[in-house]
Formats: sequence, structure tokens, C-alpha cells
Amino acid sequence: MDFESVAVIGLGYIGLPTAAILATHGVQVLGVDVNAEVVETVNQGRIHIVEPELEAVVSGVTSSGRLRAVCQPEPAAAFIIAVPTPFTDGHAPDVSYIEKAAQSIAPHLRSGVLVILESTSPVGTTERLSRWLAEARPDLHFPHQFGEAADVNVVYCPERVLPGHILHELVYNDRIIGGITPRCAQRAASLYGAFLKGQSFLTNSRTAEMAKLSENAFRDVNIALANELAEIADSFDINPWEVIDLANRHPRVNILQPGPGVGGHCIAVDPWFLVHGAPAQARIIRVAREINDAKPRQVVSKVKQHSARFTAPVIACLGLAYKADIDDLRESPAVEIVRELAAERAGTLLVVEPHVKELPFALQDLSDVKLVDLGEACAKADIILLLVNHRQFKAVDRRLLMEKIVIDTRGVWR
Ligand code: SAJ
Repeated sequence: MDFESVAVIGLGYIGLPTAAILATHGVQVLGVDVNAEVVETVNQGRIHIVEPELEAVVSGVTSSGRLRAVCQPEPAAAFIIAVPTPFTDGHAPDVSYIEKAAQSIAPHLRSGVLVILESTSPVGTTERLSRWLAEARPDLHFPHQFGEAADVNVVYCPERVLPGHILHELVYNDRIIGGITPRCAQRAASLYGAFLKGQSFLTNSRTAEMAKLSENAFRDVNIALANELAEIADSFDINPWEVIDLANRHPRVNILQPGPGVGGHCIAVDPWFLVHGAPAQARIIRVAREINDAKPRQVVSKVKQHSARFTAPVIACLGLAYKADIDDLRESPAVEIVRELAAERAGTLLVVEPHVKELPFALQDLSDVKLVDLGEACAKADIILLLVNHRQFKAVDRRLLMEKIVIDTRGVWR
């Protein structure tokens, strides 16, 4: 591997684990983040995000000096950009963080440097990145203009790791490596070869960008199908979980699980990049997004129908995380549902989330919302609303549920 030093721009859920893994494989890594607190935390060998086993790895590589965090980029043989790509109002992709990252690394480019974009991006962003770099450095040749004669190589290599399993999946998942030219892709494959045990598949940058968006759109569309089937089953008074379990006994059917909505930073966002880029063609993808986005509201309505029968209803809300067995509350439909129930004064809300010690900011200062333990919530509640399929809830003593109204959005007690 000819990359003795790598700078990773953005020390979030993807950048920090990537920086740490590279550092454990003998690379001298500079971690760059605009947030000074993040930089300080990492330099102390600690982490600011939630990911199993990551802190131990970061602690090891910062104390050995292999990983150093800073606020401003410095020269390196390769730059990996892993910054957020949110959407704006109207679901248009916001690539301004990538543009800022390009401006910050441009002064440090020289002939032979490799620039990799890992952020989930609309089709064509890697070529835009190359153009932004070229504008800032007219003295260098970039691949969108000069092809294989470029001085700097520019590549798209999407992250594909599942929160909660990042350290394993970073190493073992296959990677798609999309170069603006074939040589760009080959050089990036050599860099990832430092730690990758999965296979690398080389292609062009636009194909790689669309492949990444297609993966998350696939999952979103399939979750929307499950959510729609659950609604249909409900309307027939049939148990949706049983329907799906039975349908999945077919050798070529694998329906996903219905739920209270789609959370996290990826699946509820990325499909919009396809819809925005090709609105006339992306029809199923748009409807799927709308179906999944409508789910939290439907759960709120169902709870309110039941709570209307009590004078002072007590509602146990089990789970706040965006999915099972993690403490990540980002973009969680469960948080949205509890907030809506509080806003509509549906009753006293006893929230149980075994993975957190205090309510998240969005739920603080609401007089009708309290964080309690599972036993207390179930004992006091008239209505038990299951929002996340955490291990602890699957193991609940079913006798606690007797004589309660149970709304199980995850099919845990099916
Ligand atoms: N969900 C359901 N029903 C299901 C599966 C998931 O309602 O059957 C919900 C979850 O509860 C959660 C949301 O969908 O609220 C998303 O969870 P997830 O586990 O499907 O995905 P993420 O957002 O944690 O990670 C995804 C992964 N993409 C795919 O599986 C195609 C991951 O590999 C990506 O790297 C990540 O997005 C990303 O960063 O893009």
C-alpha cells in the first residue's frame, strides 16, 4: 500500500471507525472534524458516538500515536471524505458539507494524491467534487478533465455498514469502488486493501453512487411493502405478523417487518436523492417514502382512539431508539410518536428506554412525559405501546400485559 498517511474528513459514524481501522493497520491517520469538542474527545481516546467496541480501538490508536485528531486538514497521501449529506426542505439533497470539505483539503493537494468520497451522495456528486477541487487548484490536473492523465485521483466508495455492527462490517462487507477513471478506482482498492476482508468491485463513480442509493431504496421500499401489508391485514382483522411469517415460508419470498416508521440517518433520507434526481421515473421509491413517513402519525391516531376511553389515561411507551438493541435515538419514529402524543395531551406518558439514563432533548421539559423502568410502566399503564423490539421487551412477563390495552407496533408479543 502506497498510502503511508491518510486524512479522514468528518469523524462521525463512518469517519471515526474508518480512521480507527486504518490506524490499526499501520497507517498514520489524521482525523479532521470542524467540531473542536469531537477533536478533543478523540484525542483523549474517547468517542462521542454510540458504537460497540469502537472506544477501545480509538483509545488504542490514539495512545500509540497512529490516530491524531485536528480541526483543519494537513497534507496527506489520501483524503477520505465522510461528512453528512442531509436533505433540505422539499427533500433536495444538501451537498454543501462535501463542498466545504473540498475547499478545506484543496490547499493540501499535490500530484499523486487520492481523494475518496464515502458520504451517501446524489448521482454525479463525485464529478462535482472533482470540479470543485479543480476550481480551487487550477495548477493541478483532475480526472473529470484529464482522464488517466490527471495528477489527482478522485473516487466514490460508499460506506455500507450497519450501525451497531460497524467494526465488523467495515472489514467484512464487500466494497463498491467507483473511480472517475479506472486508475482512480484501482488506487482506492489498494488503499482499502489495508484492512478489507470483503471483496472490492470496481466501477465508475456514477454507477457506485447509484448502487449505494439503490441499496437503501431497496430496503425502504420493502419496509413500505411490509407496512402496507400490515395495514391491509389490520383492515381484515388478521394478524399481520402471522401473515408475513407464513408468506415467508415460500422459498422466494422474504417480506421485511412492519413497524412504527423508518428511523436513522440513512434509509429515510437517501431514497429522496433518487426521487429528486429522476422524479418522473422514481415512482415506487417516492410512494414508499410517503408510506413509511406516514407511519408515526398512524400510530399516534391508534393510541388516541384507545386513550379517548379513559378519563386520565396512563400510556407506557416502550422504547425510544430508532431500532432494536441500540441506544441511537437519531431520527427515531418512537421519539416522534411520544412527542406527538405529549403535544396532543393523549395522557400521562411513562417512557421506558433501557439504553438511556435521561430523556432526549426533544422530550425534556414535557410535564406529561417521564422516564421510568419497565416494571413501573407496565404496572401503572392502561395502554402499553411497544415501539422498539429491544431484547428486554421480548422477555417481558406476559402477566404484566394482562387486562391492558396492548398496541404492539413491532409484533414482539404477536
Ligand atoms: N425497519 C423496519 N422493518 C424492517 C427493517 C428495518 O421497520 O424490517 C426500520 C428500523 O426499525 C429502523 C429503520 O428501518 O427504524 C432503518 O433500520 P435498518 O436496520 O434497516 O438500517 P440502518 O439505517 O441502521 O442502516 C442502513 C443499512 N442499509 C441497508 O441495510 C440497505 C446499512 O447497511 C447502511 O450502511 C446504512 O443504512 C447507511 O449508512 O446508509
